[in-house]
Amino acid sequence: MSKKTDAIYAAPLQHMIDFQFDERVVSVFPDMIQRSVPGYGLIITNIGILAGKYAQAGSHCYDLGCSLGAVTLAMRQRITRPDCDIIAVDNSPAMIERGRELLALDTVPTVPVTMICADLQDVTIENASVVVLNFTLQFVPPLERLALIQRIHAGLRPGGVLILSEKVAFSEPGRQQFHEELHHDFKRANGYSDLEISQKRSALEKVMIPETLASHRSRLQAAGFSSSDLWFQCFNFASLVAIK
Ligand code: GEK
Repeated sequence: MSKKTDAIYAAPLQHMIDFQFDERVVSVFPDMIQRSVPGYGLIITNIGILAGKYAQAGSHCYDLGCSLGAVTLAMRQRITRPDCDIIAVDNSPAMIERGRELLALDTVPTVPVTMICADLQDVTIENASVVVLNFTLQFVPPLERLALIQRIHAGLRPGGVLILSEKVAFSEPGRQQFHEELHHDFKRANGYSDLEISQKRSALEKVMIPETLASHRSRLQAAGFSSSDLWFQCFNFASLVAIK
């Protein structure tokens, strides 16, 4: 399938409005995320591999903030334990509508998938063995994050995992600048102009709030996870796997 190129922030904008996962974003989303998140494809593939290892028979696997379902499709290919299903949740109606179309084209229908349009805060997490927040927690208001992670921990079976990918911040200004500049170089190398980079950054400023890896890890610990391991990092993009 050919991907439509993201040019949403290519022309100068008079009024900057906060970033939204609307139809315009959905139509270019696969191109946007691949050109913006270093290692996105590798992360998706390896979340499938982690799900293959940690999915337990007769349990639910959750993809929270699923967008078009890339994680769901990768997990679906790798889960071999019997009687598992995947619950994929996103609160953008446009994402879920397109995600359902893509899911219908998937030819590996072994693991049943339910795609739900809902706020992830309203979804019950229960009997879970794998929960994925792939670049989603960063959009949840910071004060609500601990309660969400605690609820995920409570809904996981012993031995279950939370896979948490985030854009991360650095407490030392020099480090912050180093990683941010490399990320912008990555975007430039993928064809984004300086104007696109800066306009997208302004649009995301109030809606996407990155935290340091140390904050994420201490929150995971506070919520009861017995371990958290950094399994991926490229510049200011990282993924942790936390085990209950
Ligand atoms: C991927 N995981 O391709 N409830 C439900 N969904 C939400 C909420 C919420 N409260 N807040 C944001 N979202 C995907 C990529 S994108 C990351 C995830 C990015 C949804 C939002 O609608 C969007 O689809 C997704 O979280 C974040 O692996 O674009 O940087």
